[in-house]
Amino acid sequence: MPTDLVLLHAPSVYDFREKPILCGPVSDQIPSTPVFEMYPIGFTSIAEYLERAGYRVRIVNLAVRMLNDRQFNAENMIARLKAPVFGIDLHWMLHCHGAIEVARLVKKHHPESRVLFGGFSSSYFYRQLMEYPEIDYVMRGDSTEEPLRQLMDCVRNGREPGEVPNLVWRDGRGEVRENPLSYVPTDLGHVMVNHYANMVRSVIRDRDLSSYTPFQGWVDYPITAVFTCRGCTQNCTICGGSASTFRQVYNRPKPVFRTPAEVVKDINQITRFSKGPAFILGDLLQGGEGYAAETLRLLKEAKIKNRLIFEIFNPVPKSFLEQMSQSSPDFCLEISPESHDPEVRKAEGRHYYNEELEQTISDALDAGCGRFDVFFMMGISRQTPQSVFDTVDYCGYLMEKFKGDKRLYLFIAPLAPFLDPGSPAFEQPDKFGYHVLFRSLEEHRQALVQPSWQYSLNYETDWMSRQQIVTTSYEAMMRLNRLKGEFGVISAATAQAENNRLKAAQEMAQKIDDILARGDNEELRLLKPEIDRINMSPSTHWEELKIPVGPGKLRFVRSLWSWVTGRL
Ligand code: B12
Ligand code: SF4
Repeated sequence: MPTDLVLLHAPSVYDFREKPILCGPVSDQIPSTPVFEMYPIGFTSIAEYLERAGYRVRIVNLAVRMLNDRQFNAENMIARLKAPVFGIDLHWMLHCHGAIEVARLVKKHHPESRVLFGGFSSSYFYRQLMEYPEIDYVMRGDSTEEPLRQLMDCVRNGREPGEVPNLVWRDGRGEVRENPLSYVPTDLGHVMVNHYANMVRSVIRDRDLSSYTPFQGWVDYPITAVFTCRGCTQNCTICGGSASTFRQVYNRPKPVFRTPAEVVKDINQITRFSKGPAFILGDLLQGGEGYAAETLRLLKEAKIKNRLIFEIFNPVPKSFLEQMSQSSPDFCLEISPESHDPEVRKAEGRHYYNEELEQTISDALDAGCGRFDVFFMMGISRQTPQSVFDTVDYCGYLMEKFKGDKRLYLFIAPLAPFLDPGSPAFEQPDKFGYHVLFRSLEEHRQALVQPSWQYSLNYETDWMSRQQIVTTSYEAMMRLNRLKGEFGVISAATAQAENNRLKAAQEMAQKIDDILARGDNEELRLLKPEIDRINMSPSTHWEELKIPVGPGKLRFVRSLWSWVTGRL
């Protein structure tokens, strides 16, 4: 059966294997490397929905394949693939270089095929995207499964897509047409129904695990994401997924939630093919206390063995943490206070005090929480370098207060490389003290190929220049590692190794600045192997974030059997 739609995920910078670029600690808190090889989970949902409607969809994670194998020729792979439509995600802005280069290659080898873009950043920059001749369609919105099915029907039947909601397209005269962004579902029962099961089937059917792999190293650490909603109740200043961005860019007035039963069904499916942790995205309390309680009740009934990671946006009552513990003994929890300073936190859109935060940490650990991750950020509104160092001191205070409890993990990272387009701070920078340095899509593309991350940052603030953000970030991360070593949260050897890595990166940033001042491109090119070593050396942050998973992490035989019997 021929493929109807190929979904391609590009690396952040297409020719990252050739260009010397010091990426900085931009992906230390996520499973991806600085290539940002993870594709949007929406790919799996689109694939399943279209397959249910009779279309054949193939996912090819070009980024992960380029990363895993230096000899892998992405252009040859693109040339070999055949389909009437090629979809490319420009969801995260930092794929804007890679995604457009991949679009060029698709058009070069398949001039008859249509190139389709989608994802959050595509929805924001859709007009600028349509200025690239290799892009035929942009599908806007946070829910594209059904509009995409309608588009595929048009392509299959040779009809113009004038009625397809959310679609931006070129008509027969080459004029760009913007269909209304009117498909914004208020019920998610029809999507993500069996998306993980469908993925397992597709991997087996296409005999191509390497192209479906979500990120490098996933087979060894098969963490999965479970969605609770589309949209968000919060309005964090720097977030391109905040309530106001959803209203303005994706036309969603308020979040829509999956039912608790759907969420738990998803987790149950995951347990059939993976023993890895499942990350339940979005604070359950967003859906109200009843929603959270019902989800936890169903989880308790389901007796899930995989470790579950919950997110909370604000401090929560002890009773809620006890409920979590009953549903998932040894549960993991995440919170992002961003700063130790409640004024900085408030400017970021989070309104609570340290006493409340500490009470929640204490209650969670008492309730049996297996690990509690606390995330702080650098480069935000009202934050000076000194304020960042005070946050690190506060981490020391927390480690002391909780007596170096090894279940408490503290992290700090810069807001990088981009302030999210569409976020309140990007749209009203003066109000929040930001200076947005790049506004257009093309400026962002050029920013990504700068030799050092200082020049990729698309913002600075009234309180920190780009250079200060870079130097403060390295310094603060090193201080935090030293503290963790002192409190025994990580071993002294690990702390030292990580600081050697950060020190090397800091020195490299300086070296690149000097070379740029001299304008010697050849010298820069010669540094490429060393820069790559720094970029790709595993960050202790991510190693620390990993939750131990026993042997037999992926259950291929069981998955295959479930597929044959149709029970996955
Ligand atoms: C969950 C999440 C994650 C998960 C991602 C899991 C995954 N594989 O998708 C994790 C934690 C790993 C993550 C990481 C990052 N994230 Co994030 N994330 C979110 C979050 C909270 C929810 C996203 C969501 O609900 N998706 C719902 C799923 C079902 O749909 P979807 O994947 O978006 O796909 C649908 C549409 O977007 C669209 N679509 C997507 N791609 C395509 C492609 C085509 C061709 C088409 C037609 C349609 C289409 O159709 C899909 C189906 O309807 C949002 C904030 C928010 N409130 O939305 C931020 C958000 C998307 N993330 C963001 C950022 C910046 C990042 C990071 C870059 C942060 C960093 N520096 O580390 C990384 C990038 C990771 C990578 N690629 O390697 C920004 C993006 C802003 C921007 N415009 O660039 C957001 C908006 C907010 C934020 N700051 O966190 N993230
Ligand atoms: S950062 Fe804030 S606004 Fe954005 S998704 Fe998280 S809670 Fe929602």
